[in-house]
This record gives sequence, C-alpha cells and structure tokens, in this order.
Amino acid sequence: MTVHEVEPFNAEPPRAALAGNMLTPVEAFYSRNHAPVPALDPATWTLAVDGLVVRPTTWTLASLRERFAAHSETATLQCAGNRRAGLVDIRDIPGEAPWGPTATATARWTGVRLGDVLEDAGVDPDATDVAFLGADVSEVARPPQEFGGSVPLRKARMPEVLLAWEMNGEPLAPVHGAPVRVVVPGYIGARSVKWVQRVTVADRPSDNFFQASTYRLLPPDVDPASAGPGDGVALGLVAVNADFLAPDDGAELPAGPTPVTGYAFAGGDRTVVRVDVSSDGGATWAQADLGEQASPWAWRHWSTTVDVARGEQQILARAWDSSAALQPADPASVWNPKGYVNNSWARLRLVGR
Ligand SMILES: Nc1nc2c(c(=O)[nH]1)N[C@H]1C(S)=C(S)[C@@H](COP(=O)(O)O)O[C@H]1N2
Ligand SMILES: [Mo]
Repeated sequence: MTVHEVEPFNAEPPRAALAGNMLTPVEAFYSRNHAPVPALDPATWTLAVDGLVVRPTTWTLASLRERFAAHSETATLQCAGNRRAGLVDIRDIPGEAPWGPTATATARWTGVRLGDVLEDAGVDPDATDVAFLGADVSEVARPPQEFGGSVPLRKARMPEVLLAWEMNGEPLAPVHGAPVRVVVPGYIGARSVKWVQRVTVADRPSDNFFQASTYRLLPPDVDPASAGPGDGVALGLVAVNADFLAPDDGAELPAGPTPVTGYAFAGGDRTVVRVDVSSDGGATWAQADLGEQASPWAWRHWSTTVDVARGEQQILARAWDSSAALQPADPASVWNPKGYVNNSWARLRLVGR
C-alpha cells in the first residue's frame, strides 16, 4: 500500500493489486479516513433512526437482522479525491493527499436495505434528504465533529442503498466501518458513511462539515480556507472516470505488442459503454475490449494490446458512459482548489527497450 497518512489512516494499493479482480480483495481495498478508527462493539452498537419520521427507532445489529431481509449488492466505491495527483501536477493543493488512481475499489456488500428501514420508520411527506452520522470524531472538521453526510431521500429509498455489515462475504473490517456502514452505490465514497450510528430524515441536506463545507467543487479562484458552508457545488454522483491498472506507470518493457488493462466507472445510474486507448497523443484511438458489468453499480475492467515503441512514450485512455459523456482531455480544465473529481484522460508512461 502507498500510505498517504498513518493517523488518520489513508492508503491505496499498487495498481497491480486491482488488476484482474472484479471484486477487490479486502486487503487491497483503499482506506480513506478523517479520524482515528473507532473501536465499536457489535454487541452494544446501536443505530438511531430519527428526524422527520413517524416512529423514531433504535436498532441493534440483532434486531436489524431479525426484522429485515438481507440483501447483497456489488458496488464500486470511488473517493472524490481519486487521481488527485494529476491535479497537484498542475497546481499545488496544500493539505490534501495526492491520491493516485487506486482510491477506488469494488466489493460485494451485504446488509439490509436502507429503504426498508425508512419504510418501517414512516417518512414524513415533507422530507427531502437522509443524513448519516458516523462514530468517528474528526479534528479536521471545523468545529471537530463526527464524520457525516447526506443523500437525497429518493436515492436513500433505492434498493441498492444498504446498511452493510459484510464485505466480500466477511464481516466488515474495523477500518471499513465495522460493525455497520452505509453503502450508496453511484455516489462519491464520502456518502458511504462508516461506523454509522444515526440516520436522520430531514427537509434539507446535512449541515455536517463533510457535506456543507468539504466534498464541494469550488471555482479555481476561491481560497478553500475562506470558503464557508454552502459554497460551491456539493459532490454526489460520480463522473465517468478511468485509469490504467497494468503495466505500472513508468514500466520498462520489451518493445512490441503489450497487453494493457484498466478500470472504468460511471456513477449515478450510468454505466461505462466504451473505452478508447491512444498511443499517438490522442490523434487516433482504438477501442478496448470491455469486461463484464458485474452489476449496474460496478466498474468495468477493460483490456487491449498496445504496440510499445523503443524509448519513452505516453499511452492515453478515456471512457464514455451511457449518457454519452466522455472524460475531459485536460487535467488543467478540471483543476479545483480541493482537488476533487480528476476525471481527465488517463496517462501512462511506458519505456520500450
Ligand atoms: N465515518 C466515516 N465514514 C467515511 C469516511 C470517514 O472518514 N468516516 N470516509 C469517507 C470517504 S471520503 C470514502 S472515499 C469512503 C472510503 O471507504 P473505505 O475506507 O472503506 O475505502 O468512506 C467514507 N466514509
Ligand atoms: Mo473519499
């Protein structure tokens, strides 16, 4: 793992650890934390469901399992800061980790549907949003507070949104949110709140620091230190994105035909429909072969063969989604002060010998 920060723990795997795996092994799944990992006892953990509901309720792990049917969903999580390093190359982004291309991963999540829990509580007709609150207190926030965020009620009710206690058939690891986390497929990773202890139905988005003041797209000329709650645009749906998984960036290889693979992902209810690869700086493109679509909420891996020339060269990749959106060419055009959503064309340096 490349460890960006030891405490709070922030780390991403080498590209090779994601290559060839539709489901990411738990030990290769990136970790993104804003506070020390809280030690929660599954036997005493509770989840409060409150706000604009008819029947506020407190659930235990046992009562959730007993009351609601279990469901599984294969879904990709992608951090809004994935590929930030490409933006840092354009202009420095102080105080934010320079994530490479592997702050994204896919797991099979098992738990209960958030929609079933909301239905049981009885949602007020005026409600518009559902807020989640974790148990981890972040000193990064102003003022220090538990990590939280919200999603629109219409998304929270969708069958793919889970209160999950299992990842790839194993109980959630502490660093990934044990005993229970939210999984909001198609939304930035930040909305999949770990160590969830409260679900609040409301008539506005959460005022938690991580919803109101960060994970927002600011115009390039704004100083993030002077930006206040509500400034910029709240990030939600993941924009179409892609990167290389093999060979590694900077790899030295024998010149000649070389297999090249990567991932591509689009959030919301969009899926990846095409990936192009170029060896001539984008003058011409060849379509890569797309791998399986394991679920509507999962990435697709792609593969192709590139003719590696002698010397140093750059290979490009770009994905299209089912709304015909294409990744932008240039990282400078998407640069923003907090370094989110770098979905510019993927660039891989290879050296042919
Ligand atoms: N409680 C809590 N939930 C959280 C976070 C956090 O710091 N605290 N980080 C979020 C972010 S920004 C991302 S990208 C994902 C990462 O999940 P992972 O660490 O399991 O990969 O968790 C989200 N949920
Ligand atoms: Mo994130």
